[in-house]
Amino acid sequence: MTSRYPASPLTLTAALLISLASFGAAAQDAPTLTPAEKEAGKKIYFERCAGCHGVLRKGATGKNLEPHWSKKLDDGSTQEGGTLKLGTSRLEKIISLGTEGGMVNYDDILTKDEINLMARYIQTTPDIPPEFSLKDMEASWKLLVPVDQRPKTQQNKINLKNIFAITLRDAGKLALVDGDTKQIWKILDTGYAVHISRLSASGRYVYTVGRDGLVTLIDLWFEEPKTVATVKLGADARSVDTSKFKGYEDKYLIGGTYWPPQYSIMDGETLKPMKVVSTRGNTVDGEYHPEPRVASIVSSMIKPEWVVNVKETGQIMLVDYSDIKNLKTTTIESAKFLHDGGWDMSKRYFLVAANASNKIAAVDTKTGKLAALVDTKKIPHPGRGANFVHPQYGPVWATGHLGDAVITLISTPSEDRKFAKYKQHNWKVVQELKTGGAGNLFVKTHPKSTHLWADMPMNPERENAEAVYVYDMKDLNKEPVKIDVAKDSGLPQTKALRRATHPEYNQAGDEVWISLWGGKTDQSAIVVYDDKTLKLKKVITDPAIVTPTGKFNVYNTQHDIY
Ligand code: DHE
Repeated sequence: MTSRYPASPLTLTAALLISLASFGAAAQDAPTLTPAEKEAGKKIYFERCAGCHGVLRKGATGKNLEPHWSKKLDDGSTQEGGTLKLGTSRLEKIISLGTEGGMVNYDDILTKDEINLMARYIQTTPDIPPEFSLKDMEASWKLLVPVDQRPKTQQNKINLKNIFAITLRDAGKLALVDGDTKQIWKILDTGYAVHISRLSASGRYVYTVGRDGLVTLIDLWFEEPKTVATVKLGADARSVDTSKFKGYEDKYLIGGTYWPPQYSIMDGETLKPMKVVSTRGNTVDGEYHPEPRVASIVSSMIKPEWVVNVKETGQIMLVDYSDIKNLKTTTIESAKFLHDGGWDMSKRYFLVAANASNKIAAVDTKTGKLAALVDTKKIPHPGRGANFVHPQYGPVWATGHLGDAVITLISTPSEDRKFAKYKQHNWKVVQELKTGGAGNLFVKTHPKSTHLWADMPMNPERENAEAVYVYDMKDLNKEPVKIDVAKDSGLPQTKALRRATHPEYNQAGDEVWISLWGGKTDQSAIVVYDDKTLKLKKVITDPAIVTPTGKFNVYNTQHDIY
């Protein structure tokens, strides 16, 4: 079991490296579970394991956890494995202690009984959860404030461009914090463990999506921000984006689901469901996959198109939303296990991590073709990445890695004449910056900054997980500055690591906000630094700030600035 990489270091790396098949033991019969145990197992599996191993347990970023599997190897032989072969006590050990490859220990997240239950549960055949149709979406849709009952102009005096939408993961809420005053403006209920927030093209609406598939539409123009509509996309989701092309601003919303594997198109102002499209199909190797989950989605500024990245198949879909009834889709083959990604500096190329393939795929959204597949170190995890002009190599896009102690810099093309001399480097890894260890999740910079920030929340060492590294982009040979965010927060040390994660700039590009993601019952914080001096500026703490993770500055998210 690998699970998502939350609450405690549920690092994915491990499951990638450990071969479950290698632990011998003769296959046994599946243990029997009472109906109550089965329900409890199902819930824990969804919350802790499905993100990496898949609902059908076929594996993706995490290992295959089916009771029995067999696979043909390149030499023609067949390899067999499965959880039945491992047996209860071996599985209990793996879940409790984690693995050398990086799967974290669950013994401080789950009780002994829960670990025993999960060891038995994953030896049973997985249930196939129900599908979720357009009708189901319609039944879940709540239009709380119709468009004609919303303000015609902004009713508050807040500088909306500098609002931060902050995920309070374990609280199932979103905090809207005023970037100018650093005061909490409003905390709103959302779906379970909101994954990301995205902005409408106008900057008026915030859209969030919970892991439970609930999309929440928040209108920032009321005197106090208000949820104006909600809809369910399915049972398990990670991504949404809006229509940003000229003439389509705020018109449509797209949401991608992990289960069922599909994407859905909705009205951007009301969330009225319009269309559901399945992503089931064949992998880039030509094999049928029943659960190709939708990972990142991004909206193009140069065409009425969304880039939809399908994890298990490695297919990247360009979905043309100019005619929703007669939907045209271009399917681009890249590499399997697509995850997160972001635009290059010109916003023509989208770079996405095929994380378990150790590659970055770059799509040219102008030509609708794959521009490059770049080999990288283990498990690239860019978030949205970071763009800057390298002193020796010109425009580069940066990604960190979960599985290695480097930040990879990839040269990206530019139509700007002054960068023509760097063409020879395009789509090559031009530099790997050393970090203090593996376990990076997010890197970030800003066009007005000379700094590149990198976190390391999944590193097993406290001194790394609680810190961030800052690189001087004018002199990348210099040692990075290590900042102890947990210490700066002034909060007492707790048993759970306080993970410093997700650097995010303010609108002006002169402050960096870091989440200090503590245990569910510990006090967490948002720690704000001056980007120029790297000095601590403010610690935002409040009992309501529970397990903060992603932070999305309205202006930067609206304009894809990173
Ligand atoms: Fe994420 C982005 C999936 C675990 C915080 N995460 C994404 C995206 C995907 C994804 C597909 C890209 C969305 C987009 O751009 O449209 N994340 C997954 C998982 O499948 C995984 C591994 C396991 C799971 O069960 O969810 C997982 N993610 C986590 C966490 O544990 C994190 C650290 C804390 C949390 O909130 O659960 C986490 N993921 C984030 C954040 C982003 C994200 C903050 C957005 C980054 C950005 O700057 O855009």
